Amino acid sequence: MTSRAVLSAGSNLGDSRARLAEVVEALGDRVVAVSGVYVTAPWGGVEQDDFVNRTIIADSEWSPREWLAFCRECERAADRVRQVRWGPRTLDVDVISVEVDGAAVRSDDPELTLPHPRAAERAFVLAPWLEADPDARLWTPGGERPVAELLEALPATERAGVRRDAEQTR
Ligand code: PH2
Ligand code: MG
Ligand code: MG
Repeated sequence: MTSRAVLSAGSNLGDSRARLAEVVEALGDRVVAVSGVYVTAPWGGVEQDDFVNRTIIADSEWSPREWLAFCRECERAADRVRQVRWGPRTLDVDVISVEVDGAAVRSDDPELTLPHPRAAERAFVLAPWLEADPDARLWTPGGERPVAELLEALPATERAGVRRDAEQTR
């Protein structure tokens, strides 16, 4: 069984770039592709500092629940404190999608809805994902769509809030 996950990591508190690099490091050999670092305007209406975001694609034999456990462990290691919804955080790692043996997992589980129900609205997820995998596709209520098309369909203001940073790849 091969399980491929798309993970979105974000941070806007403390040494954000280091926190994101630690997620990549923790995945080690499982990493298939990783985007550069994006500086992104906060999404969700809470007034706060800009985030840095990266999207990571990785392979393992983990179930979707085990991917979620990995993400939570990364957040715990970063001393993440759960406060305001969509508010500032040292590290957030979200499971965007999982493919098991090449088939996209779809789940209504409230603990881990797959694919991530808001991914298609978030340029800070789609833009780095597209960099990591130019052929990426995402299942939406309207069917399976190329991520490039979903990104293109977002308001220009959303896309303008997402900027590729330095030449950092690891
Ligand atoms: N994460 C949030 C809320 N808003 N905005 C950006 N730009 N990037 C994030 O990672 C982010 C956010 C809560 O998970
Ligand atoms: Mg999260
Ligand atoms: Mg999140």
